[in-house]
Parts: sequence; structure tokens; C-alpha cells
Amino acid sequence: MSDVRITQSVPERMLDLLEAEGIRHLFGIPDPCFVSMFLAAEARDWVVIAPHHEQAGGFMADGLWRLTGKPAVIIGNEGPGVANLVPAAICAAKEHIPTIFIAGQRERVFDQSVRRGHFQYTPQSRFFEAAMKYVGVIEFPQQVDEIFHEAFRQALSGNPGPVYIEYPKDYAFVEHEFGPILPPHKYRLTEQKAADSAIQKAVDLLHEAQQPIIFLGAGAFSARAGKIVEELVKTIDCPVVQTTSANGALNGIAGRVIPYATPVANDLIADADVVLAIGTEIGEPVHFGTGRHWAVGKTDRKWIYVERDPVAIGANRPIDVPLVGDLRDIVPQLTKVVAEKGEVSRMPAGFAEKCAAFQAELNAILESVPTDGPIHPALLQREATRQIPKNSVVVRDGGATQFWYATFNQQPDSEVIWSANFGHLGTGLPYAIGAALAVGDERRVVLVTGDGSFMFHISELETAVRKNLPIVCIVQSDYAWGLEVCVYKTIYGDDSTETEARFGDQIRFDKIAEGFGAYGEFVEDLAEIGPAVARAFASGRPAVIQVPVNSRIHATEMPGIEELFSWYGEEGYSAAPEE
Ligand SMILES: Cc1ncc(C[n+]2csc(CCOP(=O)(O)OP(=O)(O)O)c2C)c(N)n1
Repeated sequence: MSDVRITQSVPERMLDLLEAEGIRHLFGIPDPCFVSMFLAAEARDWVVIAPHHEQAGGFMADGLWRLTGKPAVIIGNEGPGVANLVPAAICAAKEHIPTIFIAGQRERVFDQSVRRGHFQYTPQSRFFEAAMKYVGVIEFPQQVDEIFHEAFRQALSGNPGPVYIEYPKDYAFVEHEFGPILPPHKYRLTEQKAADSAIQKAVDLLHEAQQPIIFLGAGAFSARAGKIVEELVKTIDCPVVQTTSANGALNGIAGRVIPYATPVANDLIADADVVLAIGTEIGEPVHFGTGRHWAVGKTDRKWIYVERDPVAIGANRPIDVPLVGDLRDIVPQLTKVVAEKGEVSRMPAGFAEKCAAFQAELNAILESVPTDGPIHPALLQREATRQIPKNSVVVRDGGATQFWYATFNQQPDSEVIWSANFGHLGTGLPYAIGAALAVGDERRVVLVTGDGSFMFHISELETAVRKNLPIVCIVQSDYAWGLEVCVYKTIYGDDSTETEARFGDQIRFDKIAEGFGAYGEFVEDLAEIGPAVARAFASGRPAVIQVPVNSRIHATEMPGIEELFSWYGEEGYSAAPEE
């Protein structure tokens, strides 16, 4: 090993260690622990982004990861700033996001202090222990490298997840003599192929199958593995059923990809005798691969599972061929061996016609809904999403709104992100900011959100304005926690009191947007939705289009709500463990 020694400040060292992992963004609010780090980052041409709430900053880091496949960093100020990070930590853990949380802390002398009542001091690392894959507290400068290396090792090995590093103010301006900066492959696993024998077994199964399908989840999306998965799909020549968190991961193989829980996907699953699952937990929203749609047709179908975490194998359902490792390495392995076996087309007859028939059914619904009175949510989604440029990133947030978007979206050629595992409302605008930082001027970012969710972090509109991120926000406004209105009505009937589920109907998001320096429009006329959304894109600024909708229909006629209810019932959990 090189014995080069580098004398540098601890914050500079932390930046070097982050840079070694390809990180060039810092989310966080400045404070004495971090001001020197922020200045040093800017001097290196990093992008420093101060959110208005640390929790939102954590969500921004999440959005950046999903669109780049590189971990991102959120910083919290000693005491309350760190406390505000806890919800983002829990969400990142559930969503498997390897965000690096760096927490400022008061000087180490307070740790063992007998006297009580130190301002902004609390032994804060313990609050993160349950959520984090690793909690590392820097006691001395000479530990900085090993703690950062362990953090990246843990965050990015197995199933990704968040880590916490605490850094005391003692070292904000201290210099230390460090060794050379190591590249990631020297301190963590950066490549993980599956055993050749397992690949062979999987390929044999695929080769013998009558109707194989690929079942694709979020892992393929955030691993940015679209192109290599497309190669595999073309080589096996089979259809893909994708979960809602893989939407848009594949965009070069039109006509082969279908969302889970649609009639076409249900038929495919019923006929499938081999499932190749990639980048999915096979969790509750997909009925653990055993309940509901999986309980129909060839239920003795074989499962091949590409998964990084060895202890996930067999946990949710029995697996015939586990392929343990990084899907970015395993997918090309599979493609190569499948290709060597020779091509056999496995696209089911009539697949394209079935997809077209399903689309025609949805179009017929759109033609049949009322066009007078308050705007029908399906028509809002049709009119607004028609304006979304191809190859955009769409962020979903809200409850009922998400069902309307998912069913009536007219721009299938978008990557879609949302908090699909945790269902954490308020992630939308921050995710959109992270996504916009990732895609830069190349692509547009659109937020489709319910109004309640939008208000969690509405102040981040100012962040979008400050950072010139022209995110277009389409707010489906029912002036209520719509999905909760649905719950009240389902349990207590149509005339029930919906205690605290409704807001005042005077809220004007367009004016709030203008107040932050963004573009805003309030649209009550169906014919004006499209032009207003087009003007929002053309403004080149962050923009908010608020469309009040028929609040009764919004909350009571959601398409696909039975899928959500099915997760909790007989078709979900209780059907899971046995084959
Ligand atoms: C942080 C958080 N708080 C509460 C909930 C429970 N919840 C799920 S949907 C929903 C209503 C969402 O309302 P809104 O954002 O207005 O969207 P809509 O349902 O009207 O489309 C609530 C409160 C949640 N998922 N996340």
C-alpha cells in the first residue's frame, strides 16, 4: 500500500471519501459543524442544496439515488436538525435507499458529562439504531476513513439501506494526517456474480418453459439496469410484468411490458410456468408471489430469483433457483448463457391484441364519464398527462390521486417514482427535486400529487425556485385527505361525518406558488387543463397547476382500489407462506 500521507481538514477528508463514491451533491442546512464543509464542497463545484426541512432533504437524497443509482448525502444539524431526520431514516430503510445520513453533534466532551441540560445536546445516535444498517460515531479524526468505508460497505452490500455517521463539532476546523484515498473496490464488494452452476440451472428452466415471464421490481429501476434487462428480455423473448416501482425502468422494448394487477398481467401470470424475478422483494403489494393473481392457473410454476440479500431467499415464497448477487452482474450472465442455448420465442400469441383491448376499455371509460360539473379525476389525468413530454420523470404522491394517475396516465413513456414500500406521503416534491437534480436539462420532471400530500413540504417550492429546477406540479385538489374520506365512507356509509378528513376549500396553491416565485395556475375548466399544463412546461420555471376535482368521485370511485384492499385480506398475507 502507498504510504503517501495527506494533511487536510476533517471536512475536506469527508468530501474526498464521498467523492470516491461518485457523490457530488450535499443536502443540508448549514450550521457551525458544516459551514466549512459546504464551502469546501462548493469550491469543488459540488451542488449544495439547503432544504426547508431536514426530512425533505432526506427525501431529496432518495430521489437523487433512484435516478442515478448513486447514494446521496443528507446532513443534519446537532440536536433538532438531526431529530428532524428520523422520519426520512425510517422511510429510507423501508424503501431500501442507501442514503448517507451525516449528523452533526456537539463536542465529544458532552458524551460523558455528569452535568445535565446541555443545549441542543442529546445522545442522538441511538434514535437511528433501529432504522440504519450501520451507525458510526466518529470519536477521533483517525477513525474517519474506516467509519466512512464501513458506512458504504453496509449501505451498498446486500439489500441497500441507509447509514448514519455522527461527526462532532470538535473536528469542524481540525487538520489531520490521513493516508491515501482508496477506490471503492478496495474496501467493499463492487461486483457480485452468481455461481455458474446456478446460472445454468436457471437457463435450463427458462429453456424448458412453455411460458416464462420476467417479474421486475424497484431494484432494476434504481440500479439503472434498464438496458441490460432489455437485452435479457429480447434474448429470452418473453413478456415482462412489472411492479409499480419499476415503471419506466424499461423503455426500449415497447409492447412487452405490462403492469402487475392488470387483466393482461393476470392472464400472463396464470399461464406462466417459470417466473424470473429481478429486483423485487416479492412483498405484500404483489401478494408475496403466492396469493391473489398467483393463486390462479399454473400455481406450481417455478421461480428463479435474482436477489442480493441471501436471507431474502425463500422468505416470502419458495424459490427453485436462487441467483444471489448484484443484478447488474447476473442479468448479463443470464443473457449470455440463454443466447448460447439458441433463441426460442416465448411471446404469447395475442399479447399485443390483449394490451390494445385493455387500453380500449380504459379509453371507453374516459369517454363515458361526465364532462359537466366539477372535473372528473379521470379526465384531469387524461388532459394533464397528455402534455407530459416523452421520457420525463413522473413522481407520484397522494392517496386516491395515485390510483387515478396509474389508471388514466396517457404518457406511458415516463420513469415513475414514489414511496411504494412505505407509502410515505409528502415525499413527492422532495423526490421531484432529487430527480430534477439528477436529470438536469435533459428531461422534465413532473409531480402528480394529492393536495394533502403536497402541503407536507410545500415550502420546498422555494428550493426548486432557488435551484432553477423547472418541476411541473399537477395538484389534484379535492380539499381533503381523499383516501381517508374513502375509508370513512366505506366503514360508516355515504353520509358519515369525516372528522378532520377535509380542509378548507379556499386553498389556492397557484397563489402560494407565485408567492415562492414559481409559476401558478388555477384551472376549473376541463378544456383549459391541457393548455395550462403546456404553459407550465413552457414557463421553464417550477410550476403548480391546481385543478379542483369532483371530491365525491375522487374518493369513492377510485379505479383499482380493490387491489389495495386485497393486500390485507385472505388473498394477501394469509395465503403467503405455503406453496
Ligand atoms: C406521512 C403519512 N401520513 C399519513 C398517511 C396516511 N394516508 C394515506 S393516504 C392519505 C390521504 C392523502 O390525501 P391527499 O394527499 O390529499 O391525496 P388524495 O388521497 O386526496 O389523493 C393519508 C392521510 C401516510 N400514508 N403517510
